[in-house]
Amino acid sequence: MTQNSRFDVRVRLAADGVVTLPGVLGPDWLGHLERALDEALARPSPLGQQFAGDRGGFHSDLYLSHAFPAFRSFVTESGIARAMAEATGLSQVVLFTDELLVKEPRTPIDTPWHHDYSYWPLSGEAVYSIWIPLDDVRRDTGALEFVRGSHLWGQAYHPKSFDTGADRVTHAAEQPVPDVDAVVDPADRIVAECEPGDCVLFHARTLHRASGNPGPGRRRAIVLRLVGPDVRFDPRPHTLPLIWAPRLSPGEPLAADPLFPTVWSGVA
Ligand SMILES: O=C(O)CCC(=O)C(=O)O
Repeated sequence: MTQNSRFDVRVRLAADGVVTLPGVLGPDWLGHLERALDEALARPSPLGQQFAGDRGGFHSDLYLSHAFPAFRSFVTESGIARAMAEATGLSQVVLFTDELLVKEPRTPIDTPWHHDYSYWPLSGEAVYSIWIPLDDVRRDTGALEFVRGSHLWGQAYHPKSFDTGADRVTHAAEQPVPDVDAVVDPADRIVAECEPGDCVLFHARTLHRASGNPGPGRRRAIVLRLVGPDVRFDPRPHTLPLIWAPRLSPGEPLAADPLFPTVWSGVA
C-alpha cells in the first residue's frame, strides 16, 4: 500500500467500520488456503459446526492455526497480518482465532444481522476481522453486507444463532439487534462484493450479515479475528467457547497466552 492509499483506508475504516482491501492475496496463497481448507473440513475440531440442517451445508470451525500448520504459515507468512496492521495502524497484531465459514452450493441460509463483539470474551477497542473469500462473492451468493458506521453507535447487541437467526442469549447488558431494513437508510448499507484475492476488514462492533448461497458454486471463506495491544481477556458467561482455557486472568492482555499468538509487530 502506498502512503496515500494507507491513509485513505484508515480513514474509511475508522468512519465506516469496514473496508475492502483489493488484491491482497495472489494465486499461490489462494491455492495454499484452498488445500488447507479441504484438510480442515475433512478433520473438524470439537468446535466444528454445521448450521444449515437439511437445507444444504454451512460449515464453521475455529482455531485452525492450532490444528493445521498450513493455516499458521498462512497467517504468519502471507503478509495478511501486515496488511491488517497497515490498514489499522496497529503496532502489534494478535490472532484471537481463525475460522472457516463455508456455504455449500444450494444453501439458502442467510447469516443474520449481528456484530461480533458480544460473542467473544474480550474487552478493548482494536478488535477486527479480516474475511477472506476463496470464491467470487456477490450480493446474492454469500457476500457480506454492513451497516456503515454502526461500530460507532455505542451499543452491544445480543449475539444471534447462525442456525436459527434467533438470539443465542439475551444478556441484560446488551440490546436486541435493530431491524436494519426498517431503521437504516439503504445508502448506508455496504455490500462487499469480492473476487478471490480481495479481503474485507471490519470492526467487531460493525453490524453485518451475509446472504445465503442458493447457486451452484461454493462460497468458501476464511476469517481471521485479529486484535491490537489494548485488548484484554474478559471472560463472560455467555461468550463462545475457546478451544482450550487460556491461563489468563481477567484483564490480562491476550498475548500473554500461547492460545493467542502475536502474528505481527512493528511500524506499518
Ligand atoms: O461468512 C459468513 O456468512 C458470515 C461471516 C461473519 O459474520 C463473520 O465473519 O463475522
